[in-house]
Amino acid sequence: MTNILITGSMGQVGSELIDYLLASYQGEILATDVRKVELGDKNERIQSEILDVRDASKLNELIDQYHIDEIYHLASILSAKGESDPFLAYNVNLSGTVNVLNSSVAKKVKKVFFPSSIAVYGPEAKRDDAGTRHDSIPTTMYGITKMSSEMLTQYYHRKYNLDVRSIRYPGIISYKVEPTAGTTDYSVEMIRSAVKGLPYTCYLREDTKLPMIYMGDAMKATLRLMNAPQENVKVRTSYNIMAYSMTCKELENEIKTIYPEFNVSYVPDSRQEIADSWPRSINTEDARRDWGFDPSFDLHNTVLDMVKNLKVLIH
Ligand code: AKB
Repeated sequence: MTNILITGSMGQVGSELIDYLLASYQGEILATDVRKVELGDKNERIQSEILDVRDASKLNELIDQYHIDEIYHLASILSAKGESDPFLAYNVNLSGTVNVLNSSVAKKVKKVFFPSSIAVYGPEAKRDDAGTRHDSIPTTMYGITKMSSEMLTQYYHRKYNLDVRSIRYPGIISYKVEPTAGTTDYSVEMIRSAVKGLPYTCYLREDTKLPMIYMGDAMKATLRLMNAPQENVKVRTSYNIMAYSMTCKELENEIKTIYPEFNVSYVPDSRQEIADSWPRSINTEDARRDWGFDPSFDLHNTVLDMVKNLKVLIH
């Protein structure tokens, strides 16, 4: 049996990952977050605790108390919030990650998952099909902390043989929990507005193109990487994944095949500069070769599934 601790359980990814982990592991799950974790009518195998990842001693206590074998370290300040409070992003993202890595070594945690991001690329990276290895320098605090954390994960693997595995998430589209504080949030906001029958003002230019994935595919990829045999995990910085790349206008047009009257206006704000510093698409060959990354949802199917589920949730 494997007991799992999740940090940042209340976020867009954490709140969905819990269900995927429950379905694929027999052990107990400890859902932690800096806010009180709402478990609703969730399974009896889940417990919750408040945890600020900057607090190393509380993290150590919880690992001991709940006999933790694996950690999914999702707690993070995202790109847009990171630019409005860079010092907070630096502290939570970097100190938090170092704490998780140190505690994992000290407490002999067997495996750690760390989510990185397309934010590790900087403006001089290849715009299309950007490779796993790159020599660009991120320009956002979020990107700087993710890039440094990737280097730390590789360091802890080499120095302490810690089995830490990582994926660079692109923008993730999902319907259960609204993302906040990121740059790719517009994708979810736009679909939600259409389902609510409201117009949408997009904070990015209509030709802004970014790599994306639907939540189910991101979760499948995460579990596939975590369950891959050690020897298959060749990349110890972070694996690129994406399912498709789209402009804001392409998303609008896809939504309009269902809601022809939907109205979107484009009023770029400071998040445009963040989006412009990221690649339009990234190369996923390493993930496909090493552990069989194989997403199923394209843009068309993502929008169809989002609308189907949001109709139930919103109406
Ligand atoms: C963000 O927009 O900050 C995140 C990400 C791409 O890492 N969704």
